[in-house]
Amino acid sequence: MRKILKLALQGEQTNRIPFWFMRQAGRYLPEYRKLRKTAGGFLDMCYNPDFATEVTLQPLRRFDMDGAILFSDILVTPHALGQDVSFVPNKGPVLEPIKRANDVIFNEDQFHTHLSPVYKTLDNLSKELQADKTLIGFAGAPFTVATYMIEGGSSKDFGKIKSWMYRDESEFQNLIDTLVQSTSSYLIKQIDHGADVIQIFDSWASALTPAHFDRFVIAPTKQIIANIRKHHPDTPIIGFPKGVGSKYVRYIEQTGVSAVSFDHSLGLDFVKAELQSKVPVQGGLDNAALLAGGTSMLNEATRIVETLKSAPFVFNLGHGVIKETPPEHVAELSEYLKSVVLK
Ligand code: 1CP
Repeated sequence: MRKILKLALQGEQTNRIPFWFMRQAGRYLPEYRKLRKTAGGFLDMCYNPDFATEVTLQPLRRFDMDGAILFSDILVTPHALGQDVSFVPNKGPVLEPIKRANDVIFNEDQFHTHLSPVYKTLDNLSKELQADKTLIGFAGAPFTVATYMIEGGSSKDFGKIKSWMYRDESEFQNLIDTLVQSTSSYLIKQIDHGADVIQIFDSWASALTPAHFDRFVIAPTKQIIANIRKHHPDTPIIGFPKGVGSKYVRYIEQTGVSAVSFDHSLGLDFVKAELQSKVPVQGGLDNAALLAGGTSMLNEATRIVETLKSAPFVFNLGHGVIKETPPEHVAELSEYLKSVVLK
């Protein structure tokens, strides 16, 4: 059985458009909300292999996507480095903010022991998934994870992290270096345990100036990719520097990423000419179009498919499924995508 999602990311033209959706597991699904009630906290669910396996598979049972993304969160890495992390209902992540780089230390054994339930979840999934489905592992990129570590949670202006960066760039670099090492090691282990593909989420990369983008997004991502490739040269790695506009081009050229996920702020002509001419692309339906559903959603999806279908392409959203999205809209979009024949 061919894993068409993985093949498209490796540059093969497939006879159907592979698709999956960021945040395809989660609160818009009644079966997730039901299980979540019995699981304790959100992190308890991430560290319970039975729950995490079940929640990863839920959206595939309904919509039969080509990929299953590991159910976890980008903030398990700072947690495994010893930082206090919790998820507060209706508020989001809360972390005990770090003040200097060596407030966290990468002890490889402790780190992997902490994350061993995640590896067990991947073991389960690689046994349970059908042979034609692609298992997607992931981590947050160093800059995006560092925003939560320093701000203590979600942020609007990134004042604390960016003022630290301006005040003491070399100390900030030390933190990024710790995150490069730990994230590389984490992603290598995910592939050891069955991940077919890796996605690196850099959700807040757009907050940086071009010079800081080069130093704190491109350089660390390039190092992580080189570290992974020493162990797993053939595993596709998708980068997602959300919202960075024309800087996507430099990101592709300099990091060595296998593919990029693009957000809905980019024009499709730009994506085709400047990104898809270099690597396979994944994206980019506005998640609000999925929330709206109906003809406008299908028209928008058709426009994306028609523009990008002639070179390797994976259909996805520009950002995660919004929690109020009716599952019927996801079903309708999935049926449309399965009906498009390429050759
Ligand atoms: O049930 C709940 O209350 C938790 C909601 C939830 C879920 C379902 C959170 C809290 N995280 C997740 C899972 C998750 N997170 C996945 C796996 C499943 C899937 O995609 O189907 C992934 C890949 C993530 C990645 C993630 N977490 C990112 C990067 C992608 C993005 O959305 O930009 C980020 C920034 C986070 C942090 C996070 N996790 C959860 C919250 C509320 C937040 C903060 C988001 C913010 O600051 O706006």
